[in-house]
Amino acid sequence: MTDLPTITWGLLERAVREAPPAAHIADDWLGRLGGPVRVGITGAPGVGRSTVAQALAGTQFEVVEGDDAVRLHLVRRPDEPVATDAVSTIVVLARADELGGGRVDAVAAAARVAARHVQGDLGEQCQTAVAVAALPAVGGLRLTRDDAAALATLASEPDTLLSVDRLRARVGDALPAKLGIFGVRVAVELVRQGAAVPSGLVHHSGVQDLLDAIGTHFLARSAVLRARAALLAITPALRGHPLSAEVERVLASAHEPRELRLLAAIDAGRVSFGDRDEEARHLLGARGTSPAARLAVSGDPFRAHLRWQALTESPDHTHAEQRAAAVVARSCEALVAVGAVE
Ligand SMILES: Nc1nc2c(ncn2[C@@H]2O[C@H](COP(=O)(O)OP(=O)(O)OP(=O)(O)O)[C@@H](O)[C@H]2O)c(=O)[nH]1
Ligand SMILES: [Mg+2]
Repeated sequence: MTDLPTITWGLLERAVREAPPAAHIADDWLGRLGGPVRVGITGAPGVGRSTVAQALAGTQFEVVEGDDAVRLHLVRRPDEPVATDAVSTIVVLARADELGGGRVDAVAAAARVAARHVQGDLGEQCQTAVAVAALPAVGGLRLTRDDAAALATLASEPDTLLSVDRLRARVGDALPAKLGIFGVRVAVELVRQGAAVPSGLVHHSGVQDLLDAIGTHFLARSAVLRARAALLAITPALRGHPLSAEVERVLASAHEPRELRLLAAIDAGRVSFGDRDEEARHLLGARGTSPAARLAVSGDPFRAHLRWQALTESPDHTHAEQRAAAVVARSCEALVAVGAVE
């Protein structure tokens, strides 16, 4: 089984040579496949896109506002319809500090809400969902000496933090505007503990969770996700051209996107093979996509294939579980083929 990025490379080169209407787009994507990953940020006006973009600035991937090959789709409520492509989307429950009224545990509570929704309908529409309060993370990197002095004052006056009005009356508008009431409360707690405020805010704001999710779901499989995006991008321009049918066939039959969907389902708890979940994760490429990494738990690909194939017909499993086992069996089949070539 040739992998999707390699097949895509060949199809794009053919499009450049053989299909003039798609040549420009195909050439553009050939250039992008080797460059840094670009993560788009989408969502309704005012949902917090620009602030999330600032919170992610300076990372190993590019961030752009608008749609791209992979995207963060920002929502204010976990039951908002997403209407984007599930494999290439992480849903961000944005401005999560406001959901819990600015309490110190607001973001952690929002993260639990997001995780619960991922187990249900929301999980079918994305790779995962993360709760993020980007404002305090960004603000924490811009604290001035005056802000630090204000935080030190507040650390010795717990009652001041009970209301926004008291807080403003005591230290003015600048600090609450920069961090939000949640951010001020968390920052004061960090000062009391003697911990570093900027990095503490990045952690407590969910921005670190978002970076981890981008690493797991986008960066680790970026070759596959970009290949798929490239094929989707040239499809409209190929209409009526003989290459069109071939691109469609590759998109419909590609195995890697199925692996990504199943991994997301296992992580969210929507699909489980009981004590075999960890083996399934490995075989599906969650711990690295090299044959060695995929086989780290199973050992022999041939036997693994037989075991997972048996699950696809096992009466102890639901139809959904049998279909999921078939995806793992197919990954094993590819590993058997690799072994046969070596
Ligand atoms: N409390 C809180 N406020 C936030 C957060 N993120 C953004 N905001 C505020 O929400 C407002 C909108 O944020 P933006 O980042 O500008 O949102 P946007 O989606 O880029 O908005 P437009 O470009 O105007 O459509 C601003 O007043 C931000 O300060 C957050 O995590 N917490
Ligand atoms: Mg904006």
